[in-house]
Amino acid sequence: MEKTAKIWMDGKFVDWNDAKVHVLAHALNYGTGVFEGIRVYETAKGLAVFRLKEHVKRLLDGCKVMGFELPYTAEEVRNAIKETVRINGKVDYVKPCAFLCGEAVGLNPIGVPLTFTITSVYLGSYLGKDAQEKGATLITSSWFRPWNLAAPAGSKVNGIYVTSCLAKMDAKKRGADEAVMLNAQGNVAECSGENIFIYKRGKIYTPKTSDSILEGITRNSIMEIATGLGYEVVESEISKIDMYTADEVFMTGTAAEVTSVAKIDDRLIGEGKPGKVAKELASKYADVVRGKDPKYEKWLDRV
Ligand code: PPE
Repeated sequence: MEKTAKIWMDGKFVDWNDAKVHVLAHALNYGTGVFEGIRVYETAKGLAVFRLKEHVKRLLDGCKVMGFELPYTAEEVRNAIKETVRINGKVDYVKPCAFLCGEAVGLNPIGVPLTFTITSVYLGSYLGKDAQEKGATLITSSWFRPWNLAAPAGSKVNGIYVTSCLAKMDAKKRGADEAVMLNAQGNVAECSGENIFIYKRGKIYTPKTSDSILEGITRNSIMEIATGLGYEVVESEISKIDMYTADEVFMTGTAAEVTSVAKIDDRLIGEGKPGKVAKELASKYADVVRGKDPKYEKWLDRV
């Protein structure tokens, strides 16, 4: 990751090193924040933010779930994001975050001051070039995905990400790139920072939103793109066995884009290299985000 000059903080741009909060900030101690991850791509008509409206909507929905009163409209947030990209120049990833910055001891979040920041960075490849080109190696995490009744699994709430961090740590310590988490029912939910898809017997499957997943915006894009290419996409429960025995497995996420999975828990998936369907979808997605397909121009917001 490469730092940038300015961070948008409560309506003003501050220098990277000056974007600070107190050690007793409620969010630092209790995870009370909501964030987003948004990609910015270079297109023939200049820099474009991918699916900005949907990301801002999910952020505001997350604030609603957390009881945060963000003093900005969706349009103001979208404009602030574009302004942050404009001012910093070469960035490819934006991370807005609304969190309780007030100094407080005690869980009650009511009345604790909120801050809203927009950070942009140059991220490059999220899972690494090797995983992207040869297919990623996964482990099944011993940590379960927090389920809908235990946590707001459908929102990008900071505190929930402790589970993702633990799962990712296990993966890295075991020499894998990523971890897949099961849900309370023991079915496949998603990876630490990506949704998951399998291709089996000619159809594409992905877990349902009620399976305690984050309703990924890339997941939604890939479902629409795949349907447009003539694939049947089914949202359904997926067992670990379905996953092991699939012809192909791939992950989707803003940061990871479309990444094939070559191996899970030491078992080769298909031929153990990126499969035909995932490759087709990854290449189509790469075109769509860069404005090379007029059909999906609707998803691009020029900076
Ligand atoms: N599940 C989780 C748990 C998740 O964090 C992400 C995004 C997704 C699925 C995919 O959602 P979407 O980006 O809307 O397609 N993970 C972000 C990376 C997390 C991080 O900060 O690191 C991302 O891809 O931006």
